[in-house]
Amino acid sequence: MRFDVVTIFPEMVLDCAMNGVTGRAIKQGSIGFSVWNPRDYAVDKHKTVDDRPYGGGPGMVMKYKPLKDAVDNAKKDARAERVKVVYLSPQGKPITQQLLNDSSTLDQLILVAGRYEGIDERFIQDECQEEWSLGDFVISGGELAALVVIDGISRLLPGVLGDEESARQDSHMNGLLDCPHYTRPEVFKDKAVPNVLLGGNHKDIAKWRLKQSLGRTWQKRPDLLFDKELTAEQQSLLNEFKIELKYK
Ligand code: 9WO
Repeated sequence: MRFDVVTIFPEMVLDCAMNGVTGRAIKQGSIGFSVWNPRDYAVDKHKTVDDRPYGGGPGMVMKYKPLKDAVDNAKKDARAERVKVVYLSPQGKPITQQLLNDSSTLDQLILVAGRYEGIDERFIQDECQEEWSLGDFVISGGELAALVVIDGISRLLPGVLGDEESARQDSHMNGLLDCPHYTRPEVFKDKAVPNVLLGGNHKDIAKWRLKQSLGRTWQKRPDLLFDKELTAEQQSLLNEFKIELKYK
């Protein structure tokens, strides 16, 4: 899979993407990655990518043509079959694990990061298949959201995570919140690591971790359980968690 980001801050996106999981994946060729600066396609001598909004109001709006030329060059460079162009904005549909899973089968994902007050609406209508949002808040641009998407999808692609990490990712993607994690020292500020984690019984440890994931999800994000059909074992573990919580 290949990711292309259209942004007037290519260094910001490159510097971040070239670190960690995504950096390793790019270097080993597990994913493709390019950035495209609309300023490189602005034909005037000032490399203008924005202009004043029709109808007045504060700030500037990003112009259609430099954005379109950047997207067209990203498409031409990849010559991919299954391509999607997505605009990152607070007006978009929520970015969820399901959306990342579904998008991981694309050949190319072109992520358009806006700045200023936004981009010409006609570009969104003509060139963007979807709008995606990190949440109901406004930040300074779409780049951070683009990086979240790239990281989240990359982790799902073959060869990106090591076997162990990949297995954990799978378990974590079962729609539950993660279990607690501990490391040395065994006791810190009079708080000890749960005994089960010290015993070395892998079956008991896995059962404890699942119980904690179920319990935490019930406590912090009960909405995630509304649509989830728990197995008999999971329901039993959750009941145990609730009882232990009540009588601790
Ligand atoms: C500015 C603004 C001001 C008042 C009320 C609503 C508003 N929306 C915006 C806005 O969308 N500004 C954008 C800044 C223009 C395009 C890039 N910017 C952006 C993207 N801000 N926040 C995002 C974003 C992207 C993905 N997920 C969450 C937020």
